[in-house]
Amino acid sequence: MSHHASNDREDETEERGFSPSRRNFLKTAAFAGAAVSLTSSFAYANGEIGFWAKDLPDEKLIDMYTTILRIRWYERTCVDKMLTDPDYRGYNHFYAGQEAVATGVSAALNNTGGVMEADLVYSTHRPSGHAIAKTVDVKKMAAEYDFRATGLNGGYGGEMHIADSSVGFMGADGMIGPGPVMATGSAFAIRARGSKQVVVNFGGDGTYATPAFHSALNNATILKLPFVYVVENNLYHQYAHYSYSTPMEDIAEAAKTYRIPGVVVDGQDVFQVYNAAKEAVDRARAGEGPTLIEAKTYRYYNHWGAPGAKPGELGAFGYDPLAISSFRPEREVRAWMQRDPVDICRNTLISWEVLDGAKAEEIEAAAKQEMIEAFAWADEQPFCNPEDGLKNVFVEGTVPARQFG
Ligand SMILES: Cc1ncc(C[n+]2csc(CCOP(=O)(O)OP(=O)(O)O)c2C)c(N)n1
Repeated sequence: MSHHASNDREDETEERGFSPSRRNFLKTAAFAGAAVSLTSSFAYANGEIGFWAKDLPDEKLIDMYTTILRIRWYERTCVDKMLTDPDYRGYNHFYAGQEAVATGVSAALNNTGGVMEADLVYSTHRPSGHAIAKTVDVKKMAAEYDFRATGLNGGYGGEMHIADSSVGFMGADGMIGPGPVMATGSAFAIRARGSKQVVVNFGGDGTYATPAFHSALNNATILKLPFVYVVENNLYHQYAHYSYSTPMEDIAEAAKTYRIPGVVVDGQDVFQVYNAAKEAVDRARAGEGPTLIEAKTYRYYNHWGAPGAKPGELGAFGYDPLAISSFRPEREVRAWMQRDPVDICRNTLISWEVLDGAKAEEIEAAAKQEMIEAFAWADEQPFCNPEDGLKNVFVEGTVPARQFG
């Protein structure tokens, strides 16, 4: 099966300065029907294999599809648990609908070698997708979500504090704001050590108007840090449309102020996300400084929890008097669900002859089963001990004032 074959007008494309791969990227954009603009453009690269999603080996593309589905079924299993199990203690912000963003970005990162070698991801209060794409163990994650002692962080963190530095997942963050500042500090440390790691910070559209957003980009630019800021613009922060806090339609425009590349991508198309992320990550790794990527996306559930959702059904609709779930029109939710990241990825891979329908179903069934088993395992685990809640919070001893040079 080959997805490289093409009999299009290669010569004309090259005349315009695009590599054949670049042309394929444009075709992918057209396929997805996406409105994509570059607010300030990258230098187009190079015939390097794997630079554009379409040139990646089949195995890697299938891995991306699998990751999207693993996130989707983690979410759906968790939603159903929250709706049907009165003993479930998790307090969750669901990521369903946004899976292609975390998947496309992490596919461009190195997730191995531990905290001193892997690329680092700083996540948000909506962390499941970022964690799974970064290869965090889903059983331990499910246990942590329900405050179990064998969870990722001993059951003391819950969803908003999951972390696993061994794969470079530096943690979720319940606070809106500090994440980008910690992430740039971390990028500064990487540069001071002379390591080749890259730091990615995920933030919602709600982070635009915080001082941390601007402080992070300003410092990352001035210091030319290996840093990529990915804004997941899902249109709302909590229950407010982002136009309440942002003067422009494309948050990526903020990049102009900092004289760095700002890119808008269709966040429902994992391959477009990958293309932008790969370019930004390579740029950061080469010492050329930060990039701001804005992925246009949407969440299928409420700000937190699953009011309006029904077990076994994807998405939450309608009005729930017990929660503020009527902040957006039902037809808006349904319209976005027509551009589902799972469907877009599957249809693209089928058109590239990387997958067929039967194989796609097999991958989905396995992802679903894996998550059912992860949550069932979590259910069997002991709870953490509330009395030990402050253990591992404070460090004892002294830290040398100057650690480098
Ligand atoms: C400093 C701070 N202020 C307020 C909150 C409450 N809060 C939680 S999520 C959120 C909005 C986040 O919006 P966005 O960044 O767009 O992410 P989304 O929830 O849409 O994914 C707010 C205000 C918080 N967690 N931290």
